[in-house]
Amino acid sequence: MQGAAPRQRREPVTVTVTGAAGQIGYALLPRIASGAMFGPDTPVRLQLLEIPAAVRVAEGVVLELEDCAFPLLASADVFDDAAQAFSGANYAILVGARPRQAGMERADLLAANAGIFAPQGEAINEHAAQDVRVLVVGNPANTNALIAQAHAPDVPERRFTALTRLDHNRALAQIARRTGAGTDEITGLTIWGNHSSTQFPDVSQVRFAAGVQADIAALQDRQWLEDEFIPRVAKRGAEIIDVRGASSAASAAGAVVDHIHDWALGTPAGEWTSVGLLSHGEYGVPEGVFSSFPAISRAGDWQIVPDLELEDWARVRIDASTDELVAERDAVRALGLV
Ligand code: NAX
Repeated sequence: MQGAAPRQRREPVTVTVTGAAGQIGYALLPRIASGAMFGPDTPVRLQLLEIPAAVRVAEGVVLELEDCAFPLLASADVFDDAAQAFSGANYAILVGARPRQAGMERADLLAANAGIFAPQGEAINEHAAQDVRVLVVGNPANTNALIAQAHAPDVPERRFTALTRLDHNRALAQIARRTGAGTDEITGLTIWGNHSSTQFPDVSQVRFAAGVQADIAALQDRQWLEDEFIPRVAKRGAEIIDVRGASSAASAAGAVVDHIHDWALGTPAGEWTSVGLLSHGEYGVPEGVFSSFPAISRAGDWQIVPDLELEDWARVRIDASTDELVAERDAVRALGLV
């Protein structure tokens, strides 16, 4: 008996994921392997990095991936060595990080994470593919991205990004709830600043698809914006922990898929998204910090959307968040890490 003709497939993409045994890893890896990230014609090779104590758990996840029988999963291997894990990586998704523990000062947290992200930046510099693109998820994501990027001098700096797409998606969902529009009918949203409670979700440029029945005026309601929308989005991570008893994982994995999907395949025409990128002073954000900006992706490169107007109260909020990023940068600088 003859089956269907085999599909024409592209060359496999090599994706390195760190922290693969963690809860985001568990939600993320099946989605990458399913084709959600690179589309239905691109096989993936997964290279998973864990600390030695978690290697066996990661191997268990690989057994499950095998049992999903994903046609696009070319291979999945677990490593506890960064040089091997990043070897030939086209995409590096840095999820594994050191969580804040009781009694830990901010400087201790930054130093502990520098001990992870500095050597991983070096390993990416030495061993990844020429076209490597890096997404930092592990917190503090923006400053961890800065540390990794500072240790990878041969990789173009715009190939390093920090995840603020989860904040973007959270804001999109809240706008949809409030206005009655679908999340795919809303454009022009921006998250500015740090992936922290100081971030500024900005609705001033939001547009709705033509003909949509939506309560557009709701977005002019400053009281709702300041008292409900902004705190809800900025503190959503804490709300999830409170209700679920664990931090965001499925939604974080969804945001990682969206971020890399748009980076690899381009943002839709006329739309932008939110990405943590190294600042060169755009929109008055101090140079040398990874801030969230409005960005479009074309041919695999992120570009910051220029010339958006900022209202005065938005400026104040963006400055507050980028001040926090500068303080984080100065703290890692004082430790000699960037
Ligand atoms: P888990 O604690 O479940 O998993 C983390 C995994 O990383 C563990 O398996 C651990 O063994 C591994 N790991 C630690 N050090 C490592 C190293 N040097 N190399 C490789 N692996 C290492 O955390 P999870 O819930 O998966 O969250 C991971 C990170 O994402 C955390 O830092 C978390 O704060 C951060 N988040 C960032 C978000 C963002 O939007 N930027 C949102 C979700 C999430 O909170």
